[in-house]
Amino acid sequence: MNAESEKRKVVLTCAQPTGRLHLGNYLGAVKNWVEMADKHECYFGVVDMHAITIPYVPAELRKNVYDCVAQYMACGLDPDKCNLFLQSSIIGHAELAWILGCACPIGQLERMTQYKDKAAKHKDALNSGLLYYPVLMAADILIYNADIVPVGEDQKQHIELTRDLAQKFNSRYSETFVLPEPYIPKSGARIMSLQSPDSKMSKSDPNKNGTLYITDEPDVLRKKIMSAVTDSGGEVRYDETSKKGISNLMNIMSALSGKPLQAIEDEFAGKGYGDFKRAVADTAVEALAPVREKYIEISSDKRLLEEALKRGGQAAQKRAFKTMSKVRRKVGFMDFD
Ligand code: ATP
Ligand code: LTN
Repeated sequence: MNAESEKRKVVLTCAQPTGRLHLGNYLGAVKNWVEMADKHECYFGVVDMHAITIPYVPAELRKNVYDCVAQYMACGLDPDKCNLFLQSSIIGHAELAWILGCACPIGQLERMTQYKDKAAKHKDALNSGLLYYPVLMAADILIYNADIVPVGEDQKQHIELTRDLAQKFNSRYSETFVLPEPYIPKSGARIMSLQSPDSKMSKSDPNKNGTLYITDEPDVLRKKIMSAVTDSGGEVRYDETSKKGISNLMNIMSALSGKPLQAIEDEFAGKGYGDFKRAVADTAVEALAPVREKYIEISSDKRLLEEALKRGGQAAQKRAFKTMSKVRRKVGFMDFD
């Protein structure tokens, strides 16, 4: 690794406060954020302003924010090492979104894949927030002048738009924004549904047995893993084409235990699927036990969760104000003190 790549970068990512985290979210996203927090200056936002683009209940939104922060902290996000913040509590995101939106052609937003998908789902209640969603996301990123944005593959298009808007602003006014780079985890981090290993593990999977939640009780985890679909043949071997179910379980075991896939194949040579699944269940229960315990310990401690958001929010606000004072001046707004 050269000196440049070791430099401390500004990392930002955000997630909507929706639902419980599953193993895919944990292995594909949150675990990477925890590692990044050791090396970089990190900002992790809970984006409640994005969450109101679809029908919702205010009291549930508030509850989900606490729950979301509790789950992140239980996964190892330490408020002493990173800045956890609540989007709506920071002044500047909405203002910057407005400014960026005034330089963003509507056609570009209408072409966003996520917008098209969501618009089709919410046909009778299509609000302009859904269309504007990527501009607010661009503001979330640019207001912190983030170097790196860890996201899933599905968010790549939104990062492209963010870079585009940053470039437009920089060339119209003057150099202001860093062009952020997306950080997309390796394909190994794609965890599939235990019941249909052709599709990814997801909170919207109608078959609840296909999704392992990080706060599932140990016997629930065991039951789901023991009833995971397997493939014909009885060998524990990694083959993503003809052994999708077993390969997915091997990926899960490898990611949770740190054992390479080859070591798992060797360990289970000559043994059956039953033995293997029991071992996967043991690994998952053992790896997730501390997460679940921590979650139980902190989820009802609102003060602790608020304290984390408050502290992270102060650092986030400081950075946001710095950017916004430059932006406001450059676009011609005035401050009267
Ligand atoms: P949905 O059920 O609505 O599709 P989701 O459960 O897939 O949602 P998101 O909120 O879209 O979760 O994703 C949060 C983060 O978790 C993203 O960074 C995404 O890439 C990652 N992620 C989600 N599912 C998986 C998975 N099965 N394997 C690896 N990473 C995943
Ligand atoms: N759109 C993202 C959530 C999100 C985000 C962001 C991610 C909102 N603002 C800024 C990274 C950076 C999603 O649905 N996963």
